[in-house]
Amino acid sequence: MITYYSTEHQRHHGVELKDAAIKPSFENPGRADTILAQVRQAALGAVQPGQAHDSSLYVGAHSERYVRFLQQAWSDWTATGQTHDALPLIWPVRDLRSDLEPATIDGRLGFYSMDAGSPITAGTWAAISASADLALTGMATVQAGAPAAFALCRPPGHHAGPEMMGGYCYLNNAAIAAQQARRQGAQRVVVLDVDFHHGNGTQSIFYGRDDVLFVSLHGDPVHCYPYFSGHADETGAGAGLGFNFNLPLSKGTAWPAYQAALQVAAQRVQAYAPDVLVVSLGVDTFEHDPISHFRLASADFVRLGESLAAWGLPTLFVMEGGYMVDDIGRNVVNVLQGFEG
Ligand code: SP5
Ligand code: ZN
Repeated sequence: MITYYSTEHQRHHGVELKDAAIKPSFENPGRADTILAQVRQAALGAVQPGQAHDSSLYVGAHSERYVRFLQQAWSDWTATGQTHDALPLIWPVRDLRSDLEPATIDGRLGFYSMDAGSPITAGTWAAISASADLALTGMATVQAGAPAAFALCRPPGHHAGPEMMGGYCYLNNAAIAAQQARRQGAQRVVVLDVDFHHGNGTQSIFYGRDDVLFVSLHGDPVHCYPYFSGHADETGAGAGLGFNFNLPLSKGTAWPAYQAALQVAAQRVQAYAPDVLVVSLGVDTFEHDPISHFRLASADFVRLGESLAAWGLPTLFVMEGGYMVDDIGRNVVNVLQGFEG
């Protein structure tokens, strides 16, 4: 299977609030580099750079003004005299106005985010646009007839909504690829999200649509980030009613229960009969992940890949989360090799 990778991801190395201090983010450049090293060591296949795409192709999954915000945020921020990374500090929750876009960057950071997990840095736009371009390049490869491709995206994307960054995500790479598949002639697209965290952004982007089915296995939001999204009763709206399928699972879920949920997902996907599958591939379901709460072992990721192969669909794998840096390369390659059989 071909892997698409860009060194541009290294230009984004952010911070997050942890233990009452600003510290380097769990989502760091070493993640992509260790995955790349394992892809090479396992001789999975060719590693190629992505093709640059116009940012207008990110619109559809996202609004035009949000894409513009991301593109300009660092220069807007530094224009106010600040030199450190930009983090939002206020959000338009419940009783505040969320219908008016603030003019200044301090307000705009909150307006366009859900948490303080996605800092804007000098290299953020370069990294996130390159990451989205890998997903677009991978989708083109799959639509040209390849059985599968792997977009080694970093930063990840599945928490990013139509007008929202958060959870280490900015541009929703998987959703951008799914949208592009539709533009290029696919009638029905499935996005299957196996990251530990609910892909609230992807859900939100396609919630009112029946042409993209979103299916997600994740930690129950009663206990797990992102807390405010991912319940089983979120089934879609309007034309999209019945085309959003959440399978929240308990903390501590191991392979037997995970596999059972995957079979339920498989039935829903089979009934939908999609033309193409996008897998939001997070490996933070790993038993030793530092921020997550499932118990998949490394060998289980092979079984996950085998299970997905049985679906028999052209498949684009898009990298999402996974924070046990020493092991994520092996776990990702296990999925991809399991898929290839
Ligand atoms: C793409 C993705 O996987 N995003 C995940 C974002 C999770 N952000 C919240 C992390 C909360 C971490 N709590 C740390 C506890 C460590 N002891
Ligand atoms: Zn995650």
